Amino acid sequence: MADRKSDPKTPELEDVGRRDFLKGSVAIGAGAVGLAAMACQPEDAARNANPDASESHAGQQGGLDPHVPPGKLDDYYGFWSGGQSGEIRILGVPSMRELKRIPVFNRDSATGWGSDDFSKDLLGGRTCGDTHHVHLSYTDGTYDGRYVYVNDKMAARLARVRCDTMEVDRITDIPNSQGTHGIFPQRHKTGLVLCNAEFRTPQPNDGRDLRDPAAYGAMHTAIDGETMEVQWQVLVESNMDLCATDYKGKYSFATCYNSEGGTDLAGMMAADRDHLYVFNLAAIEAAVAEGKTIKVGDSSVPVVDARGEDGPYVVRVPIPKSPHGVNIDPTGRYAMCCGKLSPTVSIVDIDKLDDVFAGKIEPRDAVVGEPEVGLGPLHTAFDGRGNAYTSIFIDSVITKWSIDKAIAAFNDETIDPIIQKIDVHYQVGHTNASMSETKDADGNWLVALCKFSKDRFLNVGPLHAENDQLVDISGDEMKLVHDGPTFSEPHDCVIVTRDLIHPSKIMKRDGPRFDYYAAMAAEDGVDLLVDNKVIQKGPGKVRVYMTSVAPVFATGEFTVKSGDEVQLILTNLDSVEDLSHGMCVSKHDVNFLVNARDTKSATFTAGAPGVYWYYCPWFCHALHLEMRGRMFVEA
Ligand code: RUQ
Ligand code: CUA
Repeated sequence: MADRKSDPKTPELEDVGRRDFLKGSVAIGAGAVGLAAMACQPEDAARNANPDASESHAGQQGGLDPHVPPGKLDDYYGFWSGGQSGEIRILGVPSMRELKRIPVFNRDSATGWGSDDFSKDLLGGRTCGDTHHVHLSYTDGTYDGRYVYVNDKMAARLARVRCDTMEVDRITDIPNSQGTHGIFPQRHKTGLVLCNAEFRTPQPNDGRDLRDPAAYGAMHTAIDGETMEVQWQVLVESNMDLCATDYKGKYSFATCYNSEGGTDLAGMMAADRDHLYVFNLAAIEAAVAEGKTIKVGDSSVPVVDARGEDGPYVVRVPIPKSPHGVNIDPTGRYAMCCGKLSPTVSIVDIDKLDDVFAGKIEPRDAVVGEPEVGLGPLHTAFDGRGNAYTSIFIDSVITKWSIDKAIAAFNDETIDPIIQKIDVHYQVGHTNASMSETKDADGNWLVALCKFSKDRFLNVGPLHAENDQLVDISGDEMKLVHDGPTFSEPHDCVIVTRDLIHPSKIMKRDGPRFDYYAAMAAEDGVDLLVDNKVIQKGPGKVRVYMTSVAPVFATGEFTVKSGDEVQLILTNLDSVEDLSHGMCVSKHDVNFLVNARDTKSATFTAGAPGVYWYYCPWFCHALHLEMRGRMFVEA
């Protein structure tokens, strides 16, 4: 257990207080987990309050160099969920430079997402969201560079981003679900994306069983990753947290932390063991094909009712105690279930699950190891060399452990599978490593997504930055090499070799958004790439088709009546990489981006009579400020 460094001379009392508070709050009701072990030890607090700064120069000591010089590119794309911001972010790894924000469930002033016509339609009137988990589509156990999927916990939605345009093209509402949390795509091909409902609700949730939690249930939902249509749901009795899929397309998994069916904190933590749900996909699909399903509420999606006992569709592998993360190692053999309130990771041998479904062995017999990794284990990443890296929330460490040794230690207590613990700052949630969720895990970089940064950055007021720390895992010892402040609050990330992602540089004019504009243009007999026209669509309705070439809008002025509904459709005819224009209409709450060869539109109500300048908000040319025109609003 290396790296338990401390400097007892400089404890920061405020931080000690915070750690005490966190330990206390998690310890409530933890019961058998061992409260004594959770008591704050002074040197433990000091160790975290004053990390060893000399660790920050791994690049100079034979490890990997995290420094990416000016003009050089990163080796990896990092896809980060933006949490409460409702977005996805792209970071370069190892520089940790933020390269892009992709608005998803949020409204974004810079791009117009959420206020332009297409995205407004897609979002159906919603303006915010809560993204937790980003995963890319797979083929043959590794990323195929086609799509990024992300969930919205707030409104139970799944969105898809195209990797060529890095824009959302589809959003699917998930029926009969609240708190959609864990998601995972299948890994053998771009197949299903599985989505877990974390909140149990009445089924259907139409006013019945309001105060009868015993009647609540939760849905494991399969969405086709190509069509984004909901295929089927499996109804189970308890909540589901994180999600995973195997590498063969046989199983999907969900951790359950509230097998008690409690509706308050004490109720949710009462049992010593909860479980890992294992879903048998072939059996479920056969049931769907044979019509052995029910319908719930207004939804036409077929539902397999698997509440209650283990059966052909679902088995429950007992796991201590309110498990959180479930991660599959790169060989595809083991599912690592983090105990959260138990200091253990339970290793489930996926090869034994056929026997569990066949009734030849008990579900718990599939657990082949249970190493003690620290207090509050949440998620596990892999290096492709047989090691696992588990994020430990309460201890604020990443624990590196040997998978083989952990399995051997299950029957031989003299074996210690723990290789190293490294401090992270502070209270780490997710962790992920380069290509960790693929068969090609390369063991170079690990990111620890810390929920608190406390003293690590300049104080910027009550809301601090999060701290996404970069750790070099290429050598025998983990080395912390970078602190990465992020705006609230990335929940998860995946780190993808750059060769697998091929974004286009000029907008391709295809997909649902262009279908939308093509239909509009056909209706009006307009060629979007040529025409500049003001079309009266009926009383009080005007469409303005406009093109632009830097630094001019082809339409320098147009006239509408006060109170008219105006739809302004702008096509950027420039074909130069990175030459974006946009449309801001003064005092009309209109601001959207139009990339090279793109078309976008927004609809607004013309205000009080007068002159309103519209202008290009993106610096596109030496005469960018002159790129504007007048909207005349008549009484
Ligand atoms: S959860 S900190 Cu939303 Cu991914 Cu584990
Ligand atoms: Cu176009 Cu600025």
